[in-house]
Amino acid sequence: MILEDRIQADVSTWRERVNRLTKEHGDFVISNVTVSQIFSGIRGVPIQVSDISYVDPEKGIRYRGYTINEILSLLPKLPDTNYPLVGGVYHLLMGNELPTMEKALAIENEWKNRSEVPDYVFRIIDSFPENASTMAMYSAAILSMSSDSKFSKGYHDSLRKEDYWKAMLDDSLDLTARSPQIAAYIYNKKYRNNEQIGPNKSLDYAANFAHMIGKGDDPLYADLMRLFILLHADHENANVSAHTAHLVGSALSDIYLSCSAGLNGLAGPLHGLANQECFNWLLDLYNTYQGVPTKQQVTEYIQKTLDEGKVIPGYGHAVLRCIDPRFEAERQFAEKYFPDDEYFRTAMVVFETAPDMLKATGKVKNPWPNVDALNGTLQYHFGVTQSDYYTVLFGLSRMLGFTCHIVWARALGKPIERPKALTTRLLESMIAEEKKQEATK
Ligand code: HAX
Repeated sequence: MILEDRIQADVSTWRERVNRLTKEHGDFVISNVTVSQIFSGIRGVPIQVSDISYVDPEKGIRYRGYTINEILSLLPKLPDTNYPLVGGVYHLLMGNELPTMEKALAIENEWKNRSEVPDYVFRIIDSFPENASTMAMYSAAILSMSSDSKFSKGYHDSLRKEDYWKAMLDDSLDLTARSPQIAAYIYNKKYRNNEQIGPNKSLDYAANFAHMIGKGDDPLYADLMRLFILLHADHENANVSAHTAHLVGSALSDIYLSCSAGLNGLAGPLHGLANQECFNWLLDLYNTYQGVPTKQQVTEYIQKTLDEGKVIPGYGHAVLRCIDPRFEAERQFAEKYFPDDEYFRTAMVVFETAPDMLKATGKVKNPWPNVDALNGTLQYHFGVTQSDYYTVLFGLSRMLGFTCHIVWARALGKPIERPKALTTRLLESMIAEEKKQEATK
């Protein structure tokens, strides 16, 4: 299998590099953690090393060292399409190599061969109450496939530790192959009167998803999904969802248990749910002024949101200190294909207004838009108007990143994660002790 061969070719070199770092530089101090870092969500504390992707605060995400613009231009594209094959993205992230068209297609084919979803998964989705959130359904559906895990079976048989990653990779390909149909099933169940559309194996990963949610007639929507999946595939391994998936995987939980846990983190409003909140906020802004608002009206509306103690969704970031290049890529897509879309124009007036207002608060560290500022607007344009589904689209994409980090963690033999928790009293006495020692100097 192409990805197994690719990883196998590199894995001993990576293991040597990691072993050398721990053996020769194990005592090297990377950072001293402050009390305020602990109380502010372990902010900025390096907690692990992963080479799949890295968020450069000033330039945005890099996949295996490549910027979003480089990836968009270098990865193979099918004829008559404008955005790369998802199979190529996975090859780059998992295999650490820019793929040829042949290799990208080999992964697309691998997915087609593994795409059959067991019937019990659909029954689990069907058993949810009508008001269930789409993310709860999606996460449960992924979780339910744990019983199919080849890693779990191998672990309880006689799989050797150095081969764990091979079984994890096998499971990862199954999971990522099945996931689009599961996501589509949820969409059709909730929003298309349960009119299900089966997969079309002549289509690539993104176009097949578009087809399964009833958007097969519009080739531009397939291109949007190629772009969307590419942009959301990974964002470093320390954000809430990726880190959760990694943490659970570190206990040698299988890929389904780990990715379901990651999705639950993604479902939070400060993380993946922001894309739906952002669009709802934008829609409300548009409806309040019954059309594309002026800059003055947007200023009033943002002020009202801030006065209510709420955040401006789609703006700010825990790590980025620049305009998110993923926002830029989405902006370019909309400007090219539907510059006059009224929701897009509304989003652009917000873009002209929000950063200065956020800077003026004096506390927002990054006043610039993140990817969520436009996600919903693009989907809405193509008739995917159900904002409570947008986080599922994010999850479908992010599963690529989750699985890459987990496979490589097993390939490099990363141990179970177990940081340390202190008590308030312990912390107070550590500080008091330090002060006492300083006074006696
Ligand atoms: N609007 C208003 N206030 C904001 C803000 C925004 N967009 N972004 C940050 N702030 C506020 C924070 O609430 C915080 O205020 P308090 O000190 O009163 O609590 C202050 O500015 C400092 O925050 P920060 O250090 O700049 O930002 P954080 O790292 O704490 O938080 C967030 C990063 C992304 C959670 C934050 O910017 C936010 O809530 N943004 C809006 C929601 C959003 O767009 N989330 C999606 C982020 C991308 C992502 O992960 N997608 O999955």
